[in-house]
Amino acid sequence: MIRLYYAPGACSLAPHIALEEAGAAFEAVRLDFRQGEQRGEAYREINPKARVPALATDRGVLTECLAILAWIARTWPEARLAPLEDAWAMAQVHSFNSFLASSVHVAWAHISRPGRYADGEAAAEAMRAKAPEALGGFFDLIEGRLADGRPYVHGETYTISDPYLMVMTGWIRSRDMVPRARMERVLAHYELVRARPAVVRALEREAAPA
Ligand SMILES: N[C@@H](CCC(=O)N[C@@H](CS)C(=O)NCC(=O)O)C(=O)O
Repeated sequence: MIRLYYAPGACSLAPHIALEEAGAAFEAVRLDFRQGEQRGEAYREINPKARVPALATDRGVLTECLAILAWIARTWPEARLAPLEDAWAMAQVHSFNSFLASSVHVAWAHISRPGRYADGEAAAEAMRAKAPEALGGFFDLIEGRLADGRPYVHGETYTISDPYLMVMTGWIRSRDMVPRARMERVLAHYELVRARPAVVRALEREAAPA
């Protein structure tokens, strides 16, 4: 059976939701970041990057959110989580997800994991002070994307970009990092996605006592 390695509230929530949306049979394996379980020897054998998510499949272990999301969409095509038959529309999905992974997530990590980028509290403080500016700019772009009244990132249809965005909006929202008036549509998108039964199921599993 497929195993998803996750930590509650981490970016692994996006593939967790996608597996639920797909109706996949999978085992969710929780890692305790407070105990540093992601850096332990046992997990490093699964994912030497010492990060979540990792998806163990019968063909091996897949890492990186956007690759896992795309794999889920291809593996359960009946769930219609991506426009698989339309090369241009599919490229738009990859483009948006790549932006989340390489720009938004990395800017957020300057706040949540400053030690990845520099040593010392002064450097960490400087990064925490600067990152909201970059994140504000990125969320302005996303807000603009939703401006034509489209409910989902790519229009009328829910795709793998939507839970991925919802997870990152949740991070920004939890710290009031961008003024709410500047991200009204993004926040409406968050609520829309948050209410989906698959999302509720994934969130309940992540919140359940270990
Ligand atoms: N590029 C990776 C990023 C993975 C990543 O940074 N995951 C974080 C959680 S959101 C993590 O495992 N952090 C643990 C650590 O830094 O020790 C992806 O998109 O999957």
